[in-house]
Amino acid sequence: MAAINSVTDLVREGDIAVITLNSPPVNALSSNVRDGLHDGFKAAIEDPDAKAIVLICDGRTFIAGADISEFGGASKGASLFDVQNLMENSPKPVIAAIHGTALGGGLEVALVAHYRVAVPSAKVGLPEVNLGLLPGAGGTQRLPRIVGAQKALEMMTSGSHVGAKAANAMGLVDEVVEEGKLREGAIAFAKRVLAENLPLKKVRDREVSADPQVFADFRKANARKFRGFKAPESNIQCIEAAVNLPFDEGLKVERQLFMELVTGAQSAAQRYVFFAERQANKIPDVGPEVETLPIKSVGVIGAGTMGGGISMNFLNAGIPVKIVEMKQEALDRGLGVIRKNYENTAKKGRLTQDDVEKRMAALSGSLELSDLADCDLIIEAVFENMEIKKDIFAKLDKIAKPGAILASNTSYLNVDEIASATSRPESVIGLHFFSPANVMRLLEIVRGDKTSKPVIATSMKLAKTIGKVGVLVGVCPGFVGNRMLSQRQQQAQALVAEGAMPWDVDRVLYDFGFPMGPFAMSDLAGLDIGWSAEKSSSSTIREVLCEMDRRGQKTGAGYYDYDENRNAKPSPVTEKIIQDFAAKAGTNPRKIEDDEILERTIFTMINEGAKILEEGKAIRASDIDIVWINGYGWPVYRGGPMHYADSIGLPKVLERLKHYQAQMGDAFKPAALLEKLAGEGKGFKDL
Ligand code: 3H9
Repeated sequence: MAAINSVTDLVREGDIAVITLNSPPVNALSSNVRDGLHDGFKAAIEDPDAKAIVLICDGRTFIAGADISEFGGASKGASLFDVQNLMENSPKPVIAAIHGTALGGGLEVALVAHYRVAVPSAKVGLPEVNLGLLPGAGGTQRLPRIVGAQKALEMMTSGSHVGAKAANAMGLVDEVVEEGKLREGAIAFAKRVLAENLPLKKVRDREVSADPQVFADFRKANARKFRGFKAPESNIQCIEAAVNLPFDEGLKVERQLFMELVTGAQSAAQRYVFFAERQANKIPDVGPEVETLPIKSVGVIGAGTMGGGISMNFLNAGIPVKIVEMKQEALDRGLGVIRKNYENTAKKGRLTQDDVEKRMAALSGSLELSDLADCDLIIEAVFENMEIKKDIFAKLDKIAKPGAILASNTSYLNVDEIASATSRPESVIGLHFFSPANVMRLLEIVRGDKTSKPVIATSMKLAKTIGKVGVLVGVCPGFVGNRMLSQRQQQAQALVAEGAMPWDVDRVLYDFGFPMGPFAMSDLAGLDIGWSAEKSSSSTIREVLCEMDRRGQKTGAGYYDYDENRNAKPSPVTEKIIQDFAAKAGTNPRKIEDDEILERTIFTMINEGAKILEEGKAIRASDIDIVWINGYGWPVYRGGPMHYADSIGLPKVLERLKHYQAQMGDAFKPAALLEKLAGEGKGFKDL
C-alpha cells in the first residue's frame, strides 16, 4: 500500500492499479483530494506493471461533488481539470467504482473514466442547480452525450439523483455489480476490459443531437418552476451548447456561465442555505452523546386537515399511527381523506396500490384517548384553544406510558403553559407542522423551559426520519415563523388602509420571489379561518368580505374575484370596500411606491428576527432563514430574511426602519441588536 497523500492510496492487485480515496465525510473534491487524485493517477499511469486503473472511495460514498466550502476562496493545488485530463487521456483504461452518491463534480470525475461500475444502492446526479450553479467540470457537455438532451435537461434542472439501475439503463453506468462487492466487481470488470481489449471510451467523442423545439418546450413547461432562478436557464443553455457546438467550444460556454453563477448573489445564497440547513441540526447543548428515544408508534389527536397531514408523514416513514377523534363521523372523514390522498398519489404513479394499502394498514382510529397508552409519541393537533389543550394534556398525563413524548402542534400558544397541565413537563415539546403537513418541509420544534435533552434530540432526529427540516425554537407567541409573519401581515393591512390595493402588495412580494402574496394566500387558505358570523361586526375589510360570503377561492371570491379555473382578478367589489373604509376613517388614500411596500413588509420581519435573536428564541440567524425558506416560501435564491438583510447591508435596513419610525411610529422601532450590528459594521452572520 502506497500512500499518495493523507487522503489517497495506491495499490496494485496483479496488473490492476487501485486508487482509493478516503476524505470523510463525503470525499468532496477539496484541494487535498484533487492533489491525491492527480498524483495517484500520475503514479498509476507511470507504473509499468499496471495495465488498468480503478478509482474507488472509502467511507459512505463516492465523491459527492466539489467542496462547496472552497468556492469563493483562492484555488490551490491541482485543478479538477488537470485531474480529469490525466484520467481521460490515460493510455490505460480507467474504471470508476461507485457506491453511495456520485454527485456534481463527483459524477464529472466518473464521466472522464472510460467505464463506470456501481453497486445497486448507488445514486448519481448533477445537483449543482440546487446550489444556484451548473456542473462546471464538463458535466454539462458529457451528460447529454450519454443520456440525450431531454433527460439531461430533466436531471440537471431538477438536480435529481438517479439510481444505479436506471443509470445503467441510460448508459451512465456500464455495469451494476453485487452490493457489498464493489472492489472485487470493479477489478473483475477491469480485467475483462483488458482481456477483451475493449476500447478507451471517451464520452467527449460521442455525438448528441436534438430538435431546438425540445428546448423551447422544456422552457415553457417549466417557466413557473424556474421563475426568479438564474441557474436553470444557464443549465439549459449549456445543454444547447452541447447539442450545437463542438465539445471544446461547449466547454467554454459552460465555463463562462459557471463563472457568472458562482460569483453571483443567488448561488452565494443557495450555498449558504445548504450549510444553514445542516447547521440547524446542531444544538449547542444537545450533543450526539444525548441518547434518543425509540419512536415505534405515534398517536395523533385530531383527524382534521392538520392531524391527517401529520399522520401521513409517519405512515410514509413506516411508523404506525393511531388517530383519536371525538366523534365517529369526524374520525371516518379524517381516515377517508388520508386514503383519498394516497389514492390520488397512486393515480399519478408516485405510489403503488400496494404501498397505499401498506400505509393504510399501519393506520388505525379510535374515539378513546386511553387507546394512546402505548404510543411512544403523542401529537395533539386540535384547534388553538389553551383550555382545550391543557385539558387534553392533563388527560394524557394520566394515560401515556412513562417516557412517552407529549407534543403539541400549536402554532403560537405557550408550550410551557400547556406543559404545566402535566406532571411531566420534561416530556412535553412543541412540534409545529406547516400546512399541508404532509408536504411542507418545515418542522418548528419548540423547546419548553423544562423539555428534556433526550426529548429534543429525539424530535430533531425524528424530523429527519420523516423528511422534514427540524428547527429548534423557543417559546414566544408565534415562535419564529408566525411571529415574523404577523409583522408582515400588519404592514400588508396597514398599506391597504393607506391606499395600496391587495394586488399591489401581492405583486411586489410575488416579484420578490414568494409563490404568492399575503392576500392571495388568505384567499387560498379561506378568509373565514377564525371568523364567526355571530361575532362579525363589519369592523375590518376581512369581516365585510366574509359577511358578503366572499370567503376566498372556495367561494369563488375573496380579496380577488376568481373564474371557474380559479384564476384571480383584482376585484372592484374589494376595491370599493377598501375605499369605503378609508372614507369612514377619514384617511386620504395615497399612491404607495413598490419600494415602500417591499421595505415595510420585509424590513419589519427582519427587525422582528433580530428581536427573536436578542431574546434567544432562535439559536442562530441562519435557523430563522431555514424557517422562512421551508415554511413560508421565502425564495431560496435570496437565502432567507436574515441573509437577505446581510446581503443588502444592515445599515440600509436600519436607516429605512428609522425613516418609517419617524413617520409612522414605533412599529418600526429598530431592534437593539440591529442597531448594534449595523453600528459595528457587522451582519447577522457574524453573531
Ligand atoms: C460541484 O460539484 C461543482 C462542480 O460541478 C464544478 C467544479 C468546478 N462540499 O448532507 P449531509 C458535508 S458543486 C462540502 O449531512 P447526508 C455537509 O456539510 C457540489 N461539504 O449527509 C455535512 O457536514 P457536517 C455538488 C459537503 O448523508 C457532511 O458533509 N454536489 C459537501 O444526509 C454530511 O452531509 C452536491 O451538491 C460538499 N459537496 O447526505 C452534493 N457535501 O457534518 C451535496 C456534503 O459538518 N451533498 N458536505 O454538517 C449532498 O447532497 C449530501 O451531503 C449527500 C450526503 C447526499 C452527499
